[in-house]
Amino acid sequence: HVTDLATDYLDIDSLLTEQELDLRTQVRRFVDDRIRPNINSWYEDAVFPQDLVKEMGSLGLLGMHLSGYDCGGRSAVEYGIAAMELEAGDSGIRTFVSVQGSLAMSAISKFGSEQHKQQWLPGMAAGELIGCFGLTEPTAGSDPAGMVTRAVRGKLGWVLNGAKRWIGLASIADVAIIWAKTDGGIRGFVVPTDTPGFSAVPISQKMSMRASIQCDITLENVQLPESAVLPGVVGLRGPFSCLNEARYGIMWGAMGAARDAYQSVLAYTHERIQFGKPIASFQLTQQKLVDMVLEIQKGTLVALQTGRLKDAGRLRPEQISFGKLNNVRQAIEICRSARTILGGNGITLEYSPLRHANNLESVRTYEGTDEVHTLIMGRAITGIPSFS
Ligand code: TGC
Repeated sequence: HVTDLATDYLDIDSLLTEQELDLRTQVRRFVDDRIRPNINSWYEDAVFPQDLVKEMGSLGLLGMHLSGYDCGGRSAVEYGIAAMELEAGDSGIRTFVSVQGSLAMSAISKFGSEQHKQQWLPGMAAGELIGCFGLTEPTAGSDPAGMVTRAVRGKLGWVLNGAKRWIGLASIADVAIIWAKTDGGIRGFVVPTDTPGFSAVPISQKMSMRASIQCDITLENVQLPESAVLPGVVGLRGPFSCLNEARYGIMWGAMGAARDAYQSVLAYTHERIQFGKPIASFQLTQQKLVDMVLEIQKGTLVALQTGRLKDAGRLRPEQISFGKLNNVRQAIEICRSARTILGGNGITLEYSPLRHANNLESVRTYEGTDEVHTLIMGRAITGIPSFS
C-alpha cells in the first residue's frame, strides 16, 4: 500500500549525491542487521551494546567528519546522514557516536596538542578507545559558566577536584575531556580514566536512553601532568565549539527517530481494521500521517541546508540552534502522535514510537534545552541577550 510519496514526498533524495546515498545505504544496513533485531532487549535491560563500538569504528562512523589521524574525513552532510540512520535505530546509539566523535574526539582534534592527537585519535576512530566529555555538573547544566570543578597547579602539573553529571560513556571510557575552572579561565584537560581519583558511576532508573550510559563523575585530587591541558583554547568557546558539532548531528538524528516512528505506523494503519475498514481510511488518521510527513520533510530540509552551510564553512551557531530546537521538538510530537495511532499496542516495545519519544526527552534536554536554543535565537533576532 505504501506509495512513493509516502517515503520521500518532496524527492529530497534528488538533492543528495551518489556518495551520500551510498553511505546512507551502508549505515541503514548496519542498523537493520545489528541494531533493530536487538534494540528492544537492550532497551528493556538497560544495556549499551559495547561490542558494536569496534564495528562502528570499522565502518568509519567515529570521528567521521574529522580529518587526519585515521579519522574519516567525511563531509558534514555525510556525518548528518549517518546520524539520521543511527537514530532511526535508537537515540542511544547515535548518542554514542556523537559523544565519541563530536565531543571527545572533536575537542582533541580542535584544541589538543600534537601528542594528544597521536595518542588518542587513531584508537578512538577505530573504536579501540572510548572517550567522554565532562562539562555539565550537578549544579551547572544550562549555565556551564557556573561550574565548580577546579584545576589548580600541583607538584606534577595540575590537580583536579569536582564533579560532573550526565556524562555519556564515562564508566566505560578510556579518556575523559574534563572542563574545569583555573586561575586563567576555563580549560579542557585530557584525563585517562585510570588516573587515581577519577571515578564514574552510571546513573540508574532512567526512563529514557535506556540503551545508553550516562554517569556521575567524581574528581578527587586527580593529579595530571602539565601536558594534560588542551593548549588550543581558553574559555567556554572551547566546549561550546564541540557542542556545535554534537547539536548539528542531533538535528539530523531526531529526524531519523521521527521517520522510523512514522514508517512503523504507516503499515499498521493499513493492517488495523476498526469499524470494518483499515484505520488508514479515517480522516483523523490521515491527518496525523500528513502532519508527520510535513514535519519530517521540512526538518530533513532544515538539516540538509544546515549541512550544506557547514560544508561551505558558513554555518553559524545560531543557525544550529534553529535545527536542534525545531527538529527535536517536532520529532517528539511525531513519535507521540504515532503512538496514538497504535492505541494500546503502542505502549509496548513491539513498536518503536514510544521508545523514540522517551529517548527524545533526553535529546531535547542535552546539548542545550529548548529554552536555551529559543533564547539563542531570540538574541540572534533582537540583538538583546536574555541570559544575564
Ligand atoms: P558567553 O558567556 O557569552 O560566551 C562564552 C564564550 O563562548 C563563546 N560561544 C561560543 N563559541 C562557539 N560556539 C558557540 N555555540 C558559542 N556560544 C558562545 C562566546 O563567543 C564566548 O567566547 P569569548 O571568547 O568571547 O569568551 O555565553 P553565552 O551567553 O553565549 O551562552 C549562554 C548560553 C545559555 C547560550 C550557553 O551557556 C549555553 O549554550 N548553554 C547550554 C549549555 C549546554 O548545551 N549544555 C549541555 C552540555 S552537554 C554535556 O555536557 C554532555 S551531553 C552528551 C553526553 O555526554 O551524553
